[in-house]
Order: sequence, then structure tokens, then C-alpha cells
Amino acid sequence: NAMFAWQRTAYHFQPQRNWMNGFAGPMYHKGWYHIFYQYNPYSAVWGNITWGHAVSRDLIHWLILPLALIPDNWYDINGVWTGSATRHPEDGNIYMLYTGSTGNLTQVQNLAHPADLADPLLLRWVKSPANPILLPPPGIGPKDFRDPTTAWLGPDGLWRVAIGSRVEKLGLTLVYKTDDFVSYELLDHYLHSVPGTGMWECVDFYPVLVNGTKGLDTSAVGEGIKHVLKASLDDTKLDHFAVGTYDPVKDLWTPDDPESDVGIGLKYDYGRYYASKTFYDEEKQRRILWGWINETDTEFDDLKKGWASLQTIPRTVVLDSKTGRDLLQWPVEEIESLRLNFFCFDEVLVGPGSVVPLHIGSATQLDITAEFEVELISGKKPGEENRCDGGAAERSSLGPFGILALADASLSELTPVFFRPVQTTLDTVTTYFCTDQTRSSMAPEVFKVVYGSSIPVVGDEKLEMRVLVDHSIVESFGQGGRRVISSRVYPTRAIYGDARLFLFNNATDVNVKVKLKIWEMNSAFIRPFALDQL
Ligand code: DQQ
Repeated sequence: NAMFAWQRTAYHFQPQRNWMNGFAGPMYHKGWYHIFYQYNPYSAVWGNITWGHAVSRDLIHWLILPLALIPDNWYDINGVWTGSATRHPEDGNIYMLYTGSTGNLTQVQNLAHPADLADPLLLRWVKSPANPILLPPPGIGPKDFRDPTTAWLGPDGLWRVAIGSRVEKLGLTLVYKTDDFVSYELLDHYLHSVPGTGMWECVDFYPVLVNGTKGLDTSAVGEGIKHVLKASLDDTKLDHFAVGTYDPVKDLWTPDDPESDVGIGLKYDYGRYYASKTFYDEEKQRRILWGWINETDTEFDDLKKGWASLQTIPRTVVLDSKTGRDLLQWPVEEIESLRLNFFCFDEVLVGPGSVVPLHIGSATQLDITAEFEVELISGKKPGEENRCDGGAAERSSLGPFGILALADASLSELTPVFFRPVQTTLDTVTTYFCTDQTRSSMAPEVFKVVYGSSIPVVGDEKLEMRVLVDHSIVESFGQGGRRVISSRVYPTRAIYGDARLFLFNNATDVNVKVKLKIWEMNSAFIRPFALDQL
């Protein structure tokens, strides 16, 4: 539909038409990255959930393959829902576990295998004759039992699979043991649970190095390793995580900081982001994270345009060794292969209350890195403060300042990504990292909110952000990815050649000096693959 063509992204993953939600079963196989996605083949709204399938050599350019799993058995007739892949280290077999929604909407777990492991594209999938392999256990509601994780191997030689659930408002993770992925034993305790958090969807559980940037195989345990537990909360529609310690003998995970437990502490992304999933990329020894960016316009618009939602740029994820409690998410290095024209600004001075245009031509496809140096204007003293809530227009002593992405020349549309340092006591400053969508679109019925969070600034770190702009997506990484905000915006004027980039400083008492590196980004190749070309 040409009417909404400018909302299509150029280098984020999205099918050509129809509805998509979260990823399932990402993995690397014989030179190809595979992703599967929740897909409605018939409409731009959720329903008829089927597994779309795409492959890539580099996580950037994708060939969209035929549907991998369709709802065609009683145990998944209402939908082939989210699942995860496990590769057996000995026989190389791939065990794909997924949730099926049955005719009466009961959630059951099922198993599938590639029909031919020698096929690098894994085109055909076979469902196990043993399906369903798990039914909701006693005490668990039939609609509260979904999204099996990648399995990890325990010290007793048995595999563990975690499945998210709840008992009333107690959000929790069940653990099953298996040696063949067909018969399972439910443990008599939860891996973890948090009161008041409700249903845990798309649970993810994986090890991270305390010191180091390499990713770890999902089964890794031992010295110098922590474990991340993530749940997508049905109640908040956000992905919450915490870093903690896993006891592989007792199969218990404990958060390092109970005050900042799963669901009441940190989030992967403070913008529009849900149903994420990681996998271990053995090829490059890194853990890769993807999340789903749902629309924030109306269902009516989605039906008109004939498609809905996208995926984030794949990000590596590691523990932040400086704080020990945060994660650092960063766009995979392969994204840099899309960089075209380069613009470098050594030191742009942005005085209090000013906006500075950056003359870089069209600003719809960009990779921006910006470093901010803040200088108190002599004689001034930092004053009364607030946080993200007031957006980019509310002035305070030390902020906000940042960039205006997807802005038109007259600044009638703009999406500010900014820092707001706040003097909390005489010698403490708390900094907030935010994206203000309130003026991102002249269209009436789209989300107009300010996203954000406080962001730790450690030692003598400069304030720095990286922002990926892609037509209707602004994906922002603060302090090396310690905080991330994905924003879905719908400019009507700041499109194609009319989109501009500016710097702004709405602080009253500081000058800001900005160092920038900006690349115009090429489009990625993301197309259906004509199999008759094989
Ligand atoms: N969506 C899937 C479920 C999952 C939810 C169904 C997350 O498996 O719990 O499409 O958005």
C-alpha cells in the first residue's frame, strides 16, 4: 500500500505483508542464521499463528522462506506459538520445542525436528508423533503454560527446560527434566517466582560472563558466570530481567538484588519492545538478543497498510562488568556493513535553549554516535529538577539535551532522544535517558508518550548515545547499551528527503559540546526467496 510506504523500514526485519509478533527458535546452522516468527499469513492483526521462517548469512540481509510450522494438528490448531531450539552437542540433532494452542485454547508443549539436518536452509519440519509432549500440570491454568526455553544440560546429564506460568498473581518459571525431549519430569519447585508480577511469557534463561564480552553456551555454569532470567510480563507488556546466581544442583535461581527482581527491576528496553529471545551464536561466540517492536498506531491503520510490526536490530548482550547488575546491549557488528556516507562533527557547541541543524542530507536511514560534554556556565548553580516525564520541551538546569531525530525542517515533527542530568544532592547527579514521542507525528491516533529511565553513568564516563534511525524506528542505546529505548514513530512530514537531524539543548545552565559520527545507512535485502531458483 503506497499510502504508508514511508513507514516501511529499510534495514529492520519485517515480512512484506501481514501480522508478525515475537521470534521463536533462533539458531545458527551450517553457515546460516535462522529465525522463526509468529505470523498471521492472512491478515495484519494477530491470529492463525504460524511460524514464518527466514535465513541470513550475516544477520542483516534475509531471505524469507516458506512457512516452517502451520497449525494443522489438534494440539496446535489454534496456533503454533512461541518456542526455542536446542541443538544436541553429540548427535547434532535440533529439538524445536513450541507451544500449541489447542481447539479449546489449552496450551500444550510440542516437539518438532528438521526433516533433513543436512539441509542448511532447514526447509522442512516434522512434528513429533509423541505430541503433545506436555500438558498443563495440576495447579496451572490451561491458558498459563507457554513458551518453552532452549534446554540446558544439568550435572546429572539430563536436560532442563523452563516454561513460564503464574498462579494467580505469582509470576513463575516451571522446570522440567528430560533426556530425550519426549518424556519429562516436572521439578517440585520453581526455578524462580515473583509475587504480583502475573503471567510470565517468553521466559529466557542464560549464562553471562562476570568479566568478559564472549557469549556462553546455554548450558555453561561455574566460576565467573552469572545467569540472567528474563520474563515478558503480560501485565506491563515489557521485558523484565535480573542478574542472579543459578544453582545447577538444586535448579534454583536467586537474584543478586531481591529489590530489583524480575518484574520489579530492570527492563531490556524502555520503549516499545516485547517477547524477546536470545540464542548463543557458536560461530562468533556471542549471545544475540532480538525483540519484537509492535505498532503504536491503530489496528484500523494496520489493516489499511496491510502489515504490522517489526523486529529490533539483533544485539549482542553481555553483563556490564562496571555495574555488575546491568546488561550491555549493542547492535551486532554486521550492521556496520550497511554504512555509506560518513559525516564527522568534531565539536558542535549547543548553547542553552538552542537547536542546531546538522547538514547531512536526508536523515531517514542513519547510524549516529554522539558524545556530550557538559559545561556549567560560570556563575550558575544547578537548580530545581525533574525527570523524563516533562519530555524534551521541559527545561531544567542541566538538561535535557540530545538529538532531534526524524524532524522536518520546520520542527513540526521531531523525535528527541536525550539526556537529562538531575542534581539530586549537592554532590550527586542522577541522569535520565529518554525518547520523547509526543511530537513525533501529526497523525492523531498514535502513541504520544515519553519513554525513559535513569541511566548509571560510571566514573568519568562521558554521556554518549548511539541511535539507529530507520524511517519509523528510532532505536537508542545509552552509555554503550546500558539502557535501550526502541521507539515506533509515524512521521507524516519528516519522511524521505524531508527528514532532518538536529541537536538541541534545553538546559538553562549548561553549554553542551557534541562530538558526532553519523553514517547514512544502506537498505538491507529482506525478500521472499524464490525456491525454484534453487
Ligand atoms: N505471544 C505468543 C505466545 C507468547 C505471546 C503467541 C507473547 O506464545 O506468550 O503468539 O507475545
